[in-house]
Amino acid sequence: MMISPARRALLTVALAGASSWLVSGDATGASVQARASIDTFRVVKSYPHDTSAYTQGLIYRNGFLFESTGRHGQSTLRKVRLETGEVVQQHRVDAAHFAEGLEEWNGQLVQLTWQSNIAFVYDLATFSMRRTLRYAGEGWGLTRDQQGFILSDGTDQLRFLHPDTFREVRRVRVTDGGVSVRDLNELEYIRGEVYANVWHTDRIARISPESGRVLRWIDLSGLMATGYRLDREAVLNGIAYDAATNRLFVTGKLWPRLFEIEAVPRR
Ligand SMILES: [Ca+2]
Repeated sequence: MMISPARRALLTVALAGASSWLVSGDATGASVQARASIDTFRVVKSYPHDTSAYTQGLIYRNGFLFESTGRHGQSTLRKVRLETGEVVQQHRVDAAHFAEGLEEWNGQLVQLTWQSNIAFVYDLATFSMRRTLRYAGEGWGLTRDQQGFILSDGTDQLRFLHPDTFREVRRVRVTDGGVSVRDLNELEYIRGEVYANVWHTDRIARISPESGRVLRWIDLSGLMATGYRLDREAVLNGIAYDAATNRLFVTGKLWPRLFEIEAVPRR
């Protein structure tokens, strides 16, 4: 059967569409990029988590979890015993602010706010407030590399900030197969990669901080049974890493459990 050039072009477009979950970009193939592989997971251990904690920031330091919880009037900074989920130290954030991402720098904790354009800087040991930092736009997730902070704001952008001033040094757009990955939320810098929760999904993106490309995905579907998600906002959010023992922890907003997990390649 002869296929006219116009018909052939249509078929090419249709085929490109059908396989768009594998590749994307220019249908001529000139700029096609493969999408990142999707890993599944294995639960290593499970721990209790406070079901009133609307988790927006999570790190592991000095043998404890430090957590930032959100919502107006319920926002806190807390130090949590991993094994029991017990809150051993807590600071209540003024109800005017909705707390977000959390990171540590030189013995100080830095806590973002969603729409107040302010980050609070606390002493790690006492939780006494030292100062505030200002930034433009929304605050969602916060992590750090050796040079400074890395901030997400719910878009497809990661901003790299000076550790003392929060001045923006550079930014990258996060893409997978050339397509923007939006709604980047809680972050964790792990062995040269930025791990990011993607809001309202069960996925963590592993991102190259240099190029912004997603290197791999971890699909955590089924980690927390939907029956325990009593609130439509009770989504996967919160990644912490214990570098000393190479343990990766994840939880979600209002989840009753916090998990140590390992990524496992799909067979
Ligand atoms: Ca984190």
